[in-house]
Amino acid sequence: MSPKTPQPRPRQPLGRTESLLALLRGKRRLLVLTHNNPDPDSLGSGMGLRYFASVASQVESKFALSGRILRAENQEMVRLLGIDLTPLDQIRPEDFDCVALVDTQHGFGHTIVPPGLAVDIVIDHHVGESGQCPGQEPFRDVRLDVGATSSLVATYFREANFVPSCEVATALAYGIKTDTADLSRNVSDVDLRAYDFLFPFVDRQKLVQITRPRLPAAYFQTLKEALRKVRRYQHVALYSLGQIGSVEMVAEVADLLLRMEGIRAVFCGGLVGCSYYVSVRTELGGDAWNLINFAMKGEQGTFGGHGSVAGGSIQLPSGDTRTLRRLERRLERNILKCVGVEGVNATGLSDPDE
Ligand SMILES: [Mn+2]
Repeated sequence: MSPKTPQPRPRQPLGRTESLLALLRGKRRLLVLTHNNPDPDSLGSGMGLRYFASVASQVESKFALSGRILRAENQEMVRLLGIDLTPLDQIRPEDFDCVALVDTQHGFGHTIVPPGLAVDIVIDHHVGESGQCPGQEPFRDVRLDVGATSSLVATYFREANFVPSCEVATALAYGIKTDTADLSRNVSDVDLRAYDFLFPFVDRQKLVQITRPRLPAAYFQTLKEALRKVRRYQHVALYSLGQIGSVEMVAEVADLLLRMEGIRAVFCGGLVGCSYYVSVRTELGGDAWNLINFAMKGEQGTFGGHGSVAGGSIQLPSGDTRTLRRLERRLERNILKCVGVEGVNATGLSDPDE
């Protein structure tokens, strides 16, 4: 009897991490892009991907910034962890042979991909805007059930047996913390395993420092102004800050107000130049994305969000008071309708309870 010849094993399709490693092999210059005004998850995943590419194949890379780093926490994260960002308008597309998008996708409203650049890598956890076709990028890891893009990047490290630097681990961990509200919301097994993997490498001192940065006096001035303008409609809080200097205040006050007893949804806005920024926070069970979608119906603007958090911006033809007031009225009408408190009388924070 002839000896049994071993049957060739059926080829397993490459796992995600192996596919990413295979794609990076042979690449020399990687450009990492993310959405405008990057948040900690996009900063963490972008920094993480750069480091991953350099460990995997000595790929050199740049991380492009469009918009600004808002919020004192995010600025502290960039400073303390040495996140190296290049303004998008200084990027020359011809310098790169590989392009990655993290925490967003091609065609999303708040994302700029310079013309002439083909995207090779997409790593994200957001739902596409309606009517959008899924991209055909060579590497595409979009997992809607995962709380943070940073968790996906941390998973590549774990599966490739790569050790992240202490700065990279801290950035990824902070990205996961912010997108999952300290592992309490939108959190999946992938996020928990990623966080466990990262934690031994995290600089806990720096992590704490990032979450509690010092704040300029102007911050407290705007906060005072914001609290004066809040109106309550039963379980809904609404405010419009008018013309403001720092856009991040819109989101920060929204986070703060959602903690008020009895408040289940917060809508707020503020004008910077001719752009009106909107933040939505909700515990109503519905998705914040649906609420902002309804509120911004008919406006010229872009928005994004998931779970309990959403944000967007509306371009106005001018920043004058009349245009602003009219927008505020339109938004308020939509908002009160979509949360079912039409016709309810507004109260201020200092008004006595009925
Ligand atoms: Mn994210």
